Amino acid sequence: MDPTFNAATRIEDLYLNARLATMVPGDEPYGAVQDGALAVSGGKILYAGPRNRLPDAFRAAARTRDTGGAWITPGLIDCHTHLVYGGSRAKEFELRLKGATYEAIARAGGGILSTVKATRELNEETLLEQSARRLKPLLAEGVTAVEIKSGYGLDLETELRMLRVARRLGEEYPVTVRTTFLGAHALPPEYEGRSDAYIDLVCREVLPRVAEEELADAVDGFCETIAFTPVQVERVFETARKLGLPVKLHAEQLSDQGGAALAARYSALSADHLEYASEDGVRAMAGAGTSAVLLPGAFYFLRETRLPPVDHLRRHGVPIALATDMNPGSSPAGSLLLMLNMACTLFRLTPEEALAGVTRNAARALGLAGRLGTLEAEKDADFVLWDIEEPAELAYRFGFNPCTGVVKAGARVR
Ligand code: DI6
Ligand code: FE
Repeated sequence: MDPTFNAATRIEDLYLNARLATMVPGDEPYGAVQDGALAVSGGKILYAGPRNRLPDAFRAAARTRDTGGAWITPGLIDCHTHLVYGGSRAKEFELRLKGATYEAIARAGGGILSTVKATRELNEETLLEQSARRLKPLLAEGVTAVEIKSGYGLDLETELRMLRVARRLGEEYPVTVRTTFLGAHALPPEYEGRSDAYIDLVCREVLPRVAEEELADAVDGFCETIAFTPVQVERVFETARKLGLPVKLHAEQLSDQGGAALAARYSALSADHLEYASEDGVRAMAGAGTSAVLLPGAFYFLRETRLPPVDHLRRHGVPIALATDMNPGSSPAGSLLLMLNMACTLFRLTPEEALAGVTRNAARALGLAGRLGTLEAEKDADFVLWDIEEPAELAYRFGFNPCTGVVKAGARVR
């Protein structure tokens, strides 16, 4: 029996007539349980497993809920987004269709910097309202946890404002928000030609203030020829380490900069993108327990051709997570379910790997594996009910939303 249970524990909800995709690794694909029961109390799962093994003490629930044979999965987790920003980059999309490249636009002062300009102009309320519009479609398809990065402010005030907005989204909507400081995302125009001076600002002023106000759960950087060098990223990581914050990295998206190995040297939670990662980089990640976060939306939208090293990741046992990368420039994607399909069609993940990528492995990439990502006793009661015949359907179909119910911390929110 679950050790947290004692005679005084009252089961609030007992879900029956349910098929569970627990996503607990084991013999059954998807950790599936065909005739499942899910007992919930105090916002936590007390039992998730076969109905005929449900402990007697759990049968006397306040409410019994017949799901009508629905499949239940853990709440989905979008572990890499930049969904707080101002403006749009539709014009840039048009330029790219006329032949301009993502890098060329960035070098000409467009790209990320045009979003920086638009974001700096918005006050907190407007930024919150515009960002909420992008969060809501994720919630509608069963996302119960989302990571949100800063990095479109690139000055003290705007970076703090972005992170405050991200925190407020987590207070105002039924979703766990993990915030990430991405001050080293691009070089702001006022520092042109002085990238080391900008990194000084990040390390001496902005990041310490972010940490003091407890606005970030992690620190990220963009290690790329159009962004920051490994040496500069390392300075940011050193600062993060001194402040006790875990790190992650945008690594090897457009070229191999040795970012995966750098992330591993700092025991990063994750290294993200990874199209150009070498096997040595992957090996280093495996040794450090660093997860891979693959972002098929950015791969698709930038029409990349170099595939991430999925076979190396599998062979070395690196957990693979998936995310939308929701951002205005390289992945204006509003659907995490669509990423499941893209990861299978473009990257050749299996549907089971794809679902693990937005549940168990996404939780791990956020450092939340103890709380989220599987249907197991003692985890948060975050789960989704689906109108599907088998779990593979979540990756098989695209442009459909078969979500019929969402439970967040034990409460039905949809
Ligand atoms: N890599 C990305 O794909 C996003 N940021 C990053 O470092 C793109 C951000 C943008 O183009 O606005
Ligand atoms: Fe990103």
